[in-house]
Amino acid sequence: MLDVTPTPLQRLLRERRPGYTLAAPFYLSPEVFEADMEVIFGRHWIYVGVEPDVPEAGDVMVVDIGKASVAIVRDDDNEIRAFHNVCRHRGARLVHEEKSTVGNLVCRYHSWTYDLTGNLIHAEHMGPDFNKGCHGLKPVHIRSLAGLLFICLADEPPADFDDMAARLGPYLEPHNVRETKVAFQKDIIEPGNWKLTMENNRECYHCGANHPELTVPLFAYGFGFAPEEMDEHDRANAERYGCLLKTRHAEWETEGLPSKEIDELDTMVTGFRTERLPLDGDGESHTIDTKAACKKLLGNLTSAKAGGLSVWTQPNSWHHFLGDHIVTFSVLPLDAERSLLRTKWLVHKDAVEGVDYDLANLISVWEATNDQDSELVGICQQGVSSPAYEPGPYSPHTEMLVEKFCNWYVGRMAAHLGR
Ligand code: 3BY
Ligand code: FES
Ligand code: FE
Repeated sequence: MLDVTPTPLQRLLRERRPGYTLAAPFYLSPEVFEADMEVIFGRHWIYVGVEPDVPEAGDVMVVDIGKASVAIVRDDDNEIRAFHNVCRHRGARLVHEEKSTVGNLVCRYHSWTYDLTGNLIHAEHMGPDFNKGCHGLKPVHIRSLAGLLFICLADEPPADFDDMAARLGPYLEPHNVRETKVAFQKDIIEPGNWKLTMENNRECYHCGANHPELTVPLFAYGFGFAPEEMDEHDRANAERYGCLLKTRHAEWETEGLPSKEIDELDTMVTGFRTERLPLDGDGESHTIDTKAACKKLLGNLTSAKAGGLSVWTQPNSWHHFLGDHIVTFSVLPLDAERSLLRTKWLVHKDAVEGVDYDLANLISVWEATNDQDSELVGICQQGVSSPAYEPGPYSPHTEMLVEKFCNWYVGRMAAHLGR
């Protein structure tokens, strides 16, 4: 007879209570972590970086996703390709630095040499019957969404990437990611499960109490208050915000800046969301003084007052596109209780540090915010590790996107594993 006893993970998925945080094993168990890596990070589109990470032919960037290591290469025809970072001879790791520039990809072990399209072009002493053509590097699916790079480790990636790209592309294009450079990258290891990092990012309930730098440029009333708990002052501000949002959206759209919300966070396999939001008062950017950090504006923007275009993708990214710079974040799980948060600050490729922008000013808001968020993720990891932890309720006014993240996660796990 067919064994239909659910596995422990299937049972957990089945028992998940909507509107509540996940059960403890989702944040703690090495078995769930393995399943996350196989199903979520192994079969979905994962945001890994930007085209300007490999600006010239021969530039290589290595990204590790769990046990997989992927080399992202710009070839001589300027095409960006991705390969498993594994030599086809005896399996040695090929590229060791996160960023490098090469003529060909040469394995240091026995010097097998691959060109930038992944073909094996040199392998000594292999005898007359050896077929180089059968030993090229294994390709990995890679796609660019207006300059943002996504890879998928599965043989058959989710087909709705094109739908996402078609709808998000027009929002991103005015900021022209391809014409930027990475001014700074910072990796931090957050002491928590990757889902806690993502959940923390999907709400601003915690912002007022924890992000003094971030709440300066962000207009707080955009993040939702329960109507019954608002006083006169809050209500006036919320109304002002609602009007401002409508007016600015209309203005931006006539200026050629798509702005209206699209939310497919839990309705597509490649879930995403975007909206262009006004910044506080006269704000131009995510900086301490809310003024543009870089004198050279992005793309063909003529004003720094383009608000902040926020983009979120499932399972592992969020981005803020300002008039003068872009901040882009990817989360790469390390183990059940640690996650790499990689942040890149992008400015116009011709901007000169010290002339057009001051690096410390450019990164100050998000560097501080990331550290604060990392600590919050850490205290959650500690809390969910306690025997006293039980799933707690999300606020229907401020944690809707956290709920959508969990819905998407549970739905995708169940789709692959059954429940
Ligand atoms: O990136 C964001 O927009 C969210 C909301 C504010 C804090 N957080 C990291
Ligand atoms: Fe790469 Fe031998 S393992 S050349
Ligand atoms: Fe935060």
